[in-house]
Amino acid sequence: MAIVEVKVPDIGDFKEVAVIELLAKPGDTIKPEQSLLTVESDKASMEIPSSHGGVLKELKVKIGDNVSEGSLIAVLETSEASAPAPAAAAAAAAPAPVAAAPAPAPAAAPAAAAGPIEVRVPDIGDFKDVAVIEVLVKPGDTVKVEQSLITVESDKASMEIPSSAAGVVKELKVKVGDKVNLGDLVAIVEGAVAVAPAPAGAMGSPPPQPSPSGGGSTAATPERQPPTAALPAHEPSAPTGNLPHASPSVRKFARELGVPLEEVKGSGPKGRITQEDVQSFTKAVMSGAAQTKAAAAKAPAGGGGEALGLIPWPKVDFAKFGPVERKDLGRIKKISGANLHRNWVMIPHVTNHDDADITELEAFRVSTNKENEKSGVKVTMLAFLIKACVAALKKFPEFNSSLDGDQLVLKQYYHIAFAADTPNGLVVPVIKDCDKKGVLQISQEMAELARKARDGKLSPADMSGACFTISSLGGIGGRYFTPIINAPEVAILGVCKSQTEPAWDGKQFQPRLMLPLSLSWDHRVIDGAAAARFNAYLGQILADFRRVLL
Ligand code: CAO
Repeated sequence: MAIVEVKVPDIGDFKEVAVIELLAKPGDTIKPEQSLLTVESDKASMEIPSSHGGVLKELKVKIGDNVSEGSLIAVLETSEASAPAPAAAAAAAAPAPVAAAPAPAPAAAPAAAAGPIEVRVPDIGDFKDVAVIEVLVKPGDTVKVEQSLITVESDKASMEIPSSAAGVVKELKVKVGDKVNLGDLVAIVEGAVAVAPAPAGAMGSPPPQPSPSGGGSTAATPERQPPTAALPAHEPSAPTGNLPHASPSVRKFARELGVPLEEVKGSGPKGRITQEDVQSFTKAVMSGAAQTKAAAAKAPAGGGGEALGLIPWPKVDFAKFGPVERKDLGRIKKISGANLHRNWVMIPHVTNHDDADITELEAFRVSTNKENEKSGVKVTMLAFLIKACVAALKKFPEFNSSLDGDQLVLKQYYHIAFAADTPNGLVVPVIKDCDKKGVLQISQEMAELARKARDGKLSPADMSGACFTISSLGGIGGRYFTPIINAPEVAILGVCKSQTEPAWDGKQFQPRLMLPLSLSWDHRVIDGAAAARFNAYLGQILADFRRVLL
């Protein structure tokens, strides 16, 4: 056993940086290189690792203290097994001078040069392939010298990369998620006034402080800068953009838990988010005391309306008006309810209503069933509708697609779902590859899936992979309705009970069997004209099924 003192290693020219977070407490067992505390300057935060392993006896600093290289930060009791790291390893454990504010890019144009200037990643120490986690400006923005352009982050430190020139950002050469290294091109700044290259050895120089006028304290004098009146107020020292104020380790912790850091309220100095804040947020969400914004957007009726800016769901004591009974919603109702609600709220639905003349088709269906009586397979109108829809999906491929961000995924397979009413609620089984199956096979599979649905025996595979859904209330009644699209599909066909109606044939009224069709479609993907054409084409096929063969 030995007592060792842990001191702040070489952190470049950083002097008097503030301790903003303690990452260990007396009694903790510390591994060599484990972070003990976080320090922060205007432009960067970094974690200070322990040079030794052992049990933490005493912390010699507290939040708010300022430390520099050599400051005593902790006392450890070490064992043989966790002996001090060899000199080389200790050096490696010392944070690279990445956390120091980067010097202006050596590639910058000579001082006071005007015209397009390439702003590159300056010397950021030994750090390689650091990820861009935030882009703080956009093309067209006017930037000052030393104004932060991007934030990069490694395991142990985050830092803002400043502009070496003042002017207008013409082009950004990096995006969030890119990895950058010394000398990589970050942006092109035009009409620029460049800062003179930093003198040799200034790699770890402290961050330039903004002057009271907002200009940098570097070679760019206020005279050289473009007029600042129109500049956006962007204080480089403040937490910028939407990036929550938190240390890299807290960010990593939040990422691991899937906590949206921007929704966590920081309790640390300057509103900094601590590990405890992330833990409290997680606990509150798990206990139901709080909700993430994403969950609130998905909340079922009766909750979450506030997140949409709506007035709260009415709370009524129904027993005041008469006897009531309370019943829990069943599992399927809860699941389908949440899905229906999301789809209704998130998809801009439009529904087109139309009628299809199925006089001949129904006669054919009835005669087919008579002929096939012995086979035990009953053909229903829904099976014909499935085949007709496949033909319409082939003719109008955007109906057989899904939205994926800014892209449309056009499917080349034809799996059709149908809504099935069961004692436990609505389920949506899927008949796969309907383009390759005949009406008899589809009828057979549909009967089997409907039976499984009623018995509660559908497997997840039976209910996945659909391209398009049909909801048939034909066996029940009604005229038209608005079916809700089954995301991520982009359309759904609702069908009601067919009725014999008088239809004018040019000379006289004829009794025709008319099937009401209600097609709901996602207006982000489909236009009204396409929807009307889809319905009309469906009507033509149902009126003369031979068209399916064309
Ligand atoms: N017009 C007139 N009659 C129709 C018809 C239509 N569009 N569709 C079906 N029928 C008739 C059938 O021919 C059958 O008559 P017979 O018994 O005399 O032969 C009767 O109605 C019952 O049909 P069915 O409902 O058993 O068969 P189907 O293939 O039409 O439907 C299924 C199967 C599983 C879709 C259906 O049972 C079902 O669950 N429908 C409800 C779907 C639903 O709830 N949708 C709403 C979703 S949104 O909340």
